[in-house]
Amino acid sequence: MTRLARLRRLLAGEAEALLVTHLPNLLYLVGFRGSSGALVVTRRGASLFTDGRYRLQARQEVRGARVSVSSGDPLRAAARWLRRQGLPRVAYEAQRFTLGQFEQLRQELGPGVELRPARAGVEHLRAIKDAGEVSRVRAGLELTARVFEEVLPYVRPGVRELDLAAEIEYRMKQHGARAPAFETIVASGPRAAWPHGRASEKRLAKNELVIFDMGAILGDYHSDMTRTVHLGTPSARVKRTYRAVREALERAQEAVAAGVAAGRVDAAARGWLGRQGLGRYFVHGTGHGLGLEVHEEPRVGPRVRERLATGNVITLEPGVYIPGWGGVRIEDVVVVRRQGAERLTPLSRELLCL
Ligand SMILES: [Mn+2]
Repeated sequence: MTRLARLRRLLAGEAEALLVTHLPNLLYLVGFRGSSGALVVTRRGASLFTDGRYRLQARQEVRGARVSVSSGDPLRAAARWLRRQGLPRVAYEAQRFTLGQFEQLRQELGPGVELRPARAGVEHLRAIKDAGEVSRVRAGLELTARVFEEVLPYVRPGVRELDLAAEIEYRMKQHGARAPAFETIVASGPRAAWPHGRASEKRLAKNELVIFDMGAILGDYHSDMTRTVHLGTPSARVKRTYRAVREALERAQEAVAAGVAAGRVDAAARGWLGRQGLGRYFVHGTGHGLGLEVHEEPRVGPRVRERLATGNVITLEPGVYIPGWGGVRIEDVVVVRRQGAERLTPLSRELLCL
């Protein structure tokens, strides 16, 4: 069944049309990579509205939808088309809409059309990856791991975090990535206690932990990987902390299987760190889905009841962040199989001391 057909089945009974405006969803459904577009999916067909800049690109990329090019805002063009169809109920992507867009849509559609927030959207479909999507994520992780290993010789006292991030992102593109999946994180010493410490002018120093969180966009799919290295001979506390985080990741991975509530995977990592006395330093969720976006469904966090399903691709990334001391995070990506997790990140989890 095509993605559009599965979306229609999901929508049945909810509305006669769905207005899709979130760009990664346009890419997923009909292959469009432009930055301006609106897709209307009805029971019988699909129409992509875009502007003149994307006339040629849309003709080449779009599959499964009629393309309509207008001079103005694609959302307005889509709304006018919808109004002419006279459909009673139109669902829209409420999580992605601004209030301004909503007002515009309501005005264009007029009082006769009921606007409904879509209950289960395209994100729901995207959470389950097919074999082709899994292999793209895997290829991105292979590229990311290769870049990490290439850059390791530059990781030494005196080098700036920014220079390491630049080297990483340059090499990603050299190896065929379209772009980094997000701003590369290089956080050293006390800055490693910032879970999202973006690379700064700080220079690396001896006896520091350094967190690298990096990923690339390859074949439209995002990768996401974190490794923590140590400069010099690690203290007992560094070794103990690192081991606790690595074991938390192992426990999370062991908890993964189709049908397991995502919150149980989080609890496996969180419970372990809690028993090591590190619970209060683990300040974020254990993981997230990734694919056409770097953060997508499913979420793997405390008390999440949604169950994992075969084909989910998720990160597992426990970490501890100790103010004034530093931090450790290790992040791998796994695909959920019926029996358990299959790891896609091709890199050792042992502590690297440089
Ligand atoms: Mn991540």
